[in-house]
Amino acid sequence: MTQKFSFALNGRDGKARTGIISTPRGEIRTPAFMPVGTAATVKAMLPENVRATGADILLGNTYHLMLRPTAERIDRLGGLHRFMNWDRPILTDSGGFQVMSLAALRKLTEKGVTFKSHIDGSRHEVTPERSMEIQKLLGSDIVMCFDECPALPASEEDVAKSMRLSMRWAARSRDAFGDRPGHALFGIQQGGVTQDLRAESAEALREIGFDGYAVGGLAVGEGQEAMFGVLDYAPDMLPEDKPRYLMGVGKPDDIVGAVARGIDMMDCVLPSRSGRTGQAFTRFGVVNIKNARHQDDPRPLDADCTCPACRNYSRAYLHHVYRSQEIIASMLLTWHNLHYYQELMQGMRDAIADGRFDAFQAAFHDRRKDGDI
Ligand code: PRF
Ligand code: ZN
Repeated sequence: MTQKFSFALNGRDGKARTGIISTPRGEIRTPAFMPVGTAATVKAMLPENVRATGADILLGNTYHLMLRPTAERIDRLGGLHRFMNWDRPILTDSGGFQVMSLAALRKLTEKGVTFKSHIDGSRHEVTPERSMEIQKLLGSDIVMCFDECPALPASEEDVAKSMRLSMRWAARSRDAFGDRPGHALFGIQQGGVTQDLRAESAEALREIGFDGYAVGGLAVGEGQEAMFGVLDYAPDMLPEDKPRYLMGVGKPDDIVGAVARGIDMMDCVLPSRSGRTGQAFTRFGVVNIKNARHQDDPRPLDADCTCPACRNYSRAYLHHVYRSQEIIASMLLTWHNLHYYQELMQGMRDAIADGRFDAFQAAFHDRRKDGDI
């Protein structure tokens, strides 16, 4: 019998929650951080190494994969899991957000969006129906609704118009997705930083009915204070018994603040991208490995970290390979950052289960220093 998609909450502490999402491809412990594997790879990492950092699920992107190598080709090759050698759950984003931020000559209509590829200039159209088809061809376990999101600041009128279009697209996404046991479809709340619009969006999504609910349209230029302002009420508008996913967030302190406000899942390029640009996240803050003050330092990035970069290499070595543009610099720093993010998630899961999340949060902030450490 094929196992269904389900979510069980195992503990709460204030608004913070911990639980398990069960899928036929494995369990996802929440709060969960999803490393980003946009182009069918988490850059600089083997999938088994991503798993070794503690990841239960990866994120993939409709927009990039439809352009290259195409969803049809991935389907012919046995689906995204086999193609990239990751057999655990994959969540795919639906493409709308990436089209609006990456493609050229975008045109938005009621039907969908047409655009020119950022890779070769070819013309494409994505609609809610086509996005559902692509995500099905990829074999995605958690499929995202096709939506649209204005960059902030934007006028309330523009945000309202865009949100209502996304809600009509959410209904079309639901119809096109159909009934696929073992696969989940998540709705995406929009509405910018306006509480009434967030409420209207949540109501529209609940009416349609989804397996999980994302908070979209944040971390698009509004700043942490405004984002936390929305997160103070937005998760409460979504069904309690379904996973809540904050899209594209964020820095370690964003993640802790989001979990404190009732978020269960997150994704961000930050740990992997920063790894390639010489930034390491640690419990004490950010280390900029390119800084010359590391060149004679025999200590690891973080003496208590158990990742390969910290167990086997000095800051001096990491500084050297980074400055020399050696590929191993990206590999080691990405591994460390993903390990750090997953340890942060495990720390939060344990703290929520033990009812000591406030103390966890206080210790998290007390340890951290601003600037390069
Ligand atoms: N919608 C979709 N993907 C996203 C976002 C969104 O609003 C965001 C916003 N931070 C990141 N990725 N579909
Ligand atoms: Zn480390």
